[in-house]
Amino acid sequence: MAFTLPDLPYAHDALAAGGMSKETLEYHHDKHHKAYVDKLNELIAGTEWEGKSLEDIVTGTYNKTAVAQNGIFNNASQHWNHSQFWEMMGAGKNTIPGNLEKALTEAFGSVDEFKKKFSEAGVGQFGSGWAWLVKNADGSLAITKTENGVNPLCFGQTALLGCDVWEHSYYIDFRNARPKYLENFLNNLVNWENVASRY
Ligand code: MN3
Repeated sequence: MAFTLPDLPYAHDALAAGGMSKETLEYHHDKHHKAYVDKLNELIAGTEWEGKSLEDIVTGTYNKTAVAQNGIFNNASQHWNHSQFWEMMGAGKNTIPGNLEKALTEAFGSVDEFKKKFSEAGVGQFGSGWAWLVKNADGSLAITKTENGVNPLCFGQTALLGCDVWEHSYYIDFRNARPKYLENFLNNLVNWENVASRY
């Protein structure tokens, strides 16, 4: 069974008031994400990975020693990453549920300090990649950054929040201003109910 592009969980213009335009989502979801899905299906056809779950493909093809990851990993991980990313955003879901706010405060000192460190991770990722809030196997929270399509599944972590810092995610709305994109993402775009449900 081939992988398919999931629909956005909202209309293409639903995040515009929060700072992510309809045009960005048309390109990012309809073209970029679709290309990862199509390429993944093409690459796994007739291989041992055909019919495997997306998570199994990501963890099974991740090569800890390779500088450049292989094509199946890159496209599988990016399909997974974007499928999470769309769900992690939403209009009018900007209130952090109490249990998550408490956990963020305990782990990072305050919600503001969490946002500061998360933004620093995203800004500090040289080139393309992702910033993450993850839950480690021992239950502790951490902020990480990963290059290209590498994601928390590769390290046995649970992804609570991820922000795509590839230029295609922000160039239409914020041009080269990645720090502003991250600040806006944290304050206006995150669906905190979704993040809390992963915690
Ligand atoms: Mn992207």
